[in-house]
Amino acid sequence: MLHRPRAGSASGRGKPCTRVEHKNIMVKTHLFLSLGIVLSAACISHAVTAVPHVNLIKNPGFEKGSSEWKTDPARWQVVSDVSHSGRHSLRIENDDKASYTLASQPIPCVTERVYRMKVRIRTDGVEGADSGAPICLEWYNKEGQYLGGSYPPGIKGTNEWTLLEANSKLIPEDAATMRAVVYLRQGCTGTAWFDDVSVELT
Ligand SMILES: [Ca+2]
Repeated sequence: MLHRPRAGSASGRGKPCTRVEHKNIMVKTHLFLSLGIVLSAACISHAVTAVPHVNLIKNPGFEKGSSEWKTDPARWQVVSDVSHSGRHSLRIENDDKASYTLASQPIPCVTERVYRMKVRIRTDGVEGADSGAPICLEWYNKEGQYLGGSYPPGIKGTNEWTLLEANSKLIPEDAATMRAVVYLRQGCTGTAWFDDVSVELT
């Protein structure tokens, strides 16, 4: 569409700009500017829903209790005696290798993008065949079927607050929903605290 004015001016090359042509140029300029405003608004709208470096986790520091998080209250508790920031953290205590529970939160899914995960983890006596206490991201299709996830290694043993951070894989184009998860790897026992969970688009 933007080529038309160029073709028109080529056909009138050498002629003085008539009043009608001037009016046409003004109308086309107005349309071009309007189109630019619409496109700019669309870009801003997209940016609002997919802005990098904004933490997508709600209640990331557990200062509102377990709000926004899905947990098993038999194993998971928001505590106020240990925290990395604020006054609270989320603790799992597990003395049964056969017990495997998660704390999870849904997050907006943007396909063909990479997410950055961060969490502070403190551990006490975490042991087992797998890598201890980590964070992960998992994605599902629109039917709710599991498609895959990114599972960075966790932390074992007894440690003061440690920053664990990792990038996800590229989110596949057929992913429809995602969730962030903090947990003890299957078969691991011990106590772990989680605080300041963050998931951002890169
Ligand atoms: Ca906190």
